Amino acid sequence: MIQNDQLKHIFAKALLTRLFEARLIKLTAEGFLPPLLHPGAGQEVAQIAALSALNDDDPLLYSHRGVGYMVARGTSLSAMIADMAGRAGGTNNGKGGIMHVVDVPNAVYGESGTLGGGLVLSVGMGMALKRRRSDQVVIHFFGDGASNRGTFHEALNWAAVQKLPCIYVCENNGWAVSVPTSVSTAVENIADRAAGYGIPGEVVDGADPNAVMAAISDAARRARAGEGPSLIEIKAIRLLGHYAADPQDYRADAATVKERDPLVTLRQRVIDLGLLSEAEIDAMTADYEAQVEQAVETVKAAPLIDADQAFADLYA
Ligand SMILES: Cc1ncc(C[n+]2csc(CCOP(=O)(O)OP(=O)(O)O)c2C)c(N)n1
Repeated sequence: MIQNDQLKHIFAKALLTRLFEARLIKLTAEGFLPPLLHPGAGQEVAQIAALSALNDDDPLLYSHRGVGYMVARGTSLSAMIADMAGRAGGTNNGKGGIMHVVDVPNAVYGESGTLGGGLVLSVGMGMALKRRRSDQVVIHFFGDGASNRGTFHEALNWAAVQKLPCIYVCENNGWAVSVPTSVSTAVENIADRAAGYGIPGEVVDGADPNAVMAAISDAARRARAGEGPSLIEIKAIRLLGHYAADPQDYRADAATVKERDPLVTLRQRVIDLGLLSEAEIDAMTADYEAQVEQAVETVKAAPLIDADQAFADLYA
């Protein structure tokens, strides 16, 4: 059962994520940032709940959808903006933008250069952890579209055979850019594919932090006990477009989907449970907005990345 302080923590981080991302989208509209952000609005509650079930040093790989993972891990807001803006002070020296935040002190290892490519990287990390007899588990978030890549099959098969300490989390938001899952995927649930690899698969509601935390906790316990990987499918809601400037012409549910916003549901829940009052949430909102604004000012005052950086950190 989820503790009240955990629920409050998940709400607080999700609220900060939503406000931060909304500001990033505005900075995009203002032309300060390129429109390369893939908003995670609607998915942050589940992302943060999932990470709340793990230790902060458990390696995290994510796909491109949103900033909730990094906010959950405490990556600096100004570093993330700097990554997007190509300014000094970012995590990847302007070389990866917001999609490739790599914050090693917070165990954030970003994603690969191609969609689904990270799945084989997380298997490699799992192999390293197993060889070191580490107690850590790798958590890897990706979308339903990525689960149709060959790398998904290779990764899950090998992780299963080797009983690697990996948790595969598919955030199924029903879309891959403008392609609905119904026309790209034959199975009802991505988690049903777990049976094909001989590993546990579970479907959870992305609006229910209890269910998400419970599923990830179970998967982590199995992984740490040497019982191998799990596939958890989060039924998610993509509230916004594929990327920050997506006009969403293809989408009939763009207006109605807002009624299912998990952050609104969670807000009401923390109020009903007496964990936070409306006034306290207003004060938190003002505080977070001030933190975000401070981060924006820091990045605006920072110099653009030096071109010499293009050749730093090259190993081949
Ligand atoms: C190998 C490869 N193919 C295509 C793309 C372009 N691309 C980027 S995101 C995306 C859709 C991803 O959909 P999904 O995995 O469901 O994640 P979501 O965007 O819904 O979070 C595509 C096709 C890519 N980056 N790499």
